[in-house]
Amino acid sequence: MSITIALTGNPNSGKTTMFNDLTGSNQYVGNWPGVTVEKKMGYFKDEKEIQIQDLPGIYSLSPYTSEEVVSRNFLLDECPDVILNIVDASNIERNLYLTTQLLELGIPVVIALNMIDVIRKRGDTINIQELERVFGCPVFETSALLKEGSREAVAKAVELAKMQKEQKHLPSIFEGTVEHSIAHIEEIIEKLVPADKVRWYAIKLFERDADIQEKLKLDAEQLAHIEEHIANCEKDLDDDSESIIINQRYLFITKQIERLVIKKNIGEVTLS
Ligand code: BGO
Repeated sequence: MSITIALTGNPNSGKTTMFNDLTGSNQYVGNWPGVTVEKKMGYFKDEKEIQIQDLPGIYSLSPYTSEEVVSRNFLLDECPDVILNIVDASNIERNLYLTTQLLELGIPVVIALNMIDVIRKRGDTINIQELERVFGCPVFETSALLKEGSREAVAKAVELAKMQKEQKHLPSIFEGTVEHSIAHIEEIIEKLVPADKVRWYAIKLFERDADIQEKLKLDAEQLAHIEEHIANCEKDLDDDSESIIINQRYLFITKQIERLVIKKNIGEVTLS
């Protein structure tokens, strides 16, 4: 059985280092169609049946850069079996922002908490079990630089792909009013998109993502209904819908990080 793993993460999270370690010389480099973004695919050194698709480094699944569009189109339309999300543990807050979006795609996710050597050197610790519980997906500590942990993360990704298991549960990120509007949008589009991707599409429509509105070929009546639900929520929260989603994602992550990351130097007084 051939399996495709999509390697995703922020720029500088260590994706290239890990991709090179996992695939060695079994790499094929080209360009994504229509854009000058490099396309890299390779086969896992230890098991040639496993394809690893390296996606461009991105911060979000928004439609604003070629890298984001390439990545999200691949994840939506090419149906990889599993996502290996490289998270820079030394910059965990910003990196988990993308993770919250990947989890909504209905594809199993494994987190490779990379640069763990940097965290250890600082004397900090991250509560992995709790991170797994909150995000509902397996987390592996990795150091792509030291070639540690990546194979265990791939093995878990392959196991999830073979089981064709869905995401266990999604983290509770958005507050009631937002969830209410998203649920209404889900109802409107449920017959238009694959069942496991309804939530991702509904959130994008809530953000008024024009590419997604066009892709789903929504008629005027559907668009008007969706707009009504968005406008109600915006009125309640006195903010625009895209900012509401961004802010609530960051608020959720910040709250988790405060609990899950124990900094060695916190509270120490610097004498200078
Ligand atoms: C330079 N641990 C540590 N400590 N560093 C890592 C790890 C890890 O687990 N993984 C990657 N790096 P990319 P993207 C560099 O290039 O793979 C380092 O964008 C330097 N270069 O070695 O390129 C990796 O593909 C000069 O560092 O990331 C690289 O996701 C001085 O993180 C950087 C110091 O990795 C980005 C570092 C000339």
